[in-house]
Amino acid sequence: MADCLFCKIREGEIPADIIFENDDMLAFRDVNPQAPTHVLIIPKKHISTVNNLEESDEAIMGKLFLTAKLIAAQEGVSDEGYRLVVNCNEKAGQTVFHIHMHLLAGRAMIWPPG
Ligand code: DGP
Repeated sequence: MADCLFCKIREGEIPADIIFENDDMLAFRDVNPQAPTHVLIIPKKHISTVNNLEESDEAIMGKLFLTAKLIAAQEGVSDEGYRLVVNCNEKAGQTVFHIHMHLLAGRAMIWPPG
């Protein structure tokens, strides 16, 4: 997608601190971290929001969670715990319209979230 920030990171057109990559997924550190560990995990396929998911995306979304598990282990936060967040559309706080999962860890998380 031409005007998508995360597609540009995927293509290497915008630099990012990439910590994991395979055929389907890319993970990099959030430029504005909200916790000591704050990683964004994206499917390489451009999908704007959760609302745009199709049945055929089922496997990719499964891989997104499995990648989160792997990154948590890689970051050493599996046992202490971490939060996974996917924002959908403006009211939820989505600012980049390429589906991404936030992996946040390294501090106590409060509930309800802001
Ligand atoms: P969301 O609000 O859920 O759409 O999250 C978008 C996140 O993307 C936000 O936490 C900040 C992060 N972000 C925005 N621009 C960049 C960038 O250029 N590089 C990186 N690494 N992260 C970015």
